[in-house]
Amino acid sequence: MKLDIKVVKDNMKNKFIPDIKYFDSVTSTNELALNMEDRIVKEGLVIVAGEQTKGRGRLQRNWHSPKNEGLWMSIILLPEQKNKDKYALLTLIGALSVQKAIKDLDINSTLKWPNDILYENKKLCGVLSQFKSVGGSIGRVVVGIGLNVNQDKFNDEIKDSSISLKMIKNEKINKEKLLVKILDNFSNYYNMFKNEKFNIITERWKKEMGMLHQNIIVNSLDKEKYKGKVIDITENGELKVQLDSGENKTFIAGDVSIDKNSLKL
Ligand code: BT5
Repeated sequence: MKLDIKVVKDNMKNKFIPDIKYFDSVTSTNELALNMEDRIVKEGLVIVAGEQTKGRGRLQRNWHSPKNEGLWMSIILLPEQKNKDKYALLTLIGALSVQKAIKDLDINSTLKWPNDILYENKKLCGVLSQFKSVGGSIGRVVVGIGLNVNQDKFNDEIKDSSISLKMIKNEKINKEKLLVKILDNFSNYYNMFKNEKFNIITERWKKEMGMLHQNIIVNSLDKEKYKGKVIDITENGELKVQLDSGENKTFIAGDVSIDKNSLKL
């Protein structure tokens, strides 16, 4: 069923979100949010779509966003430049906000650094943060969230690695209530960010992350593979790994992916 945006707006309690713009169909909510004219952009503005015809993951990967079956949305932020080195935390905040909302449905999921929510090792949600520069510095941050809600099945390409809330709960999920909770949670976490309580965010992530103290393989963009044990999430949202060689190395989100086969969550 189509998202009833009026119900969502009527139930929003937090003051952080000035407006939610709903579209039946868009290429990508992130693309729309990034291209929106400065004069209509406000911090906390949310774009939600019924479907995305060109939903994007990281590195230009495809994000399947079938009509009315998920929550496909972007939150626009205008964070202070002085916290630029902390912007990776905004992706972590997106995942924490969704995870907390689905906990209320009695679903215990795990976070996979930097941008996934997994349930029994299958992907339930992905977060993609993108930036728009103005005059050489980052002016706008767009946090895109894709959450599988009411799908009964996935196409062959991703069916073994994906799951929806409905498949977990065996019942249809109310998207309006869920969206309100996610945005309330986001507003709370973003407040912590603004108040520079970065360690609360990273500590919470570490608690919910399935990878802490696990042996993993990190694939970097230069095709290099690193093997080691996850030991920390730094204050900047990087993954800190103790490599098998004994040396410690930190990774930033954009550069690496975690080899799925190395994870036993
Ligand atoms: C992500 O990328 O997980 C980020 C996904 C962000 C999507 C949101 S939706 C609203 C906003 N607007 C956008 O255009 N994007 C954001 P990544 O870690 O690169 O994972 C992408 C991979 O996940 C793909 O290559 C597929 O293997 C898999 N995948 C694609 N669609 C999926 C789905 N619906 N559920 C689970 N896995 C999926």
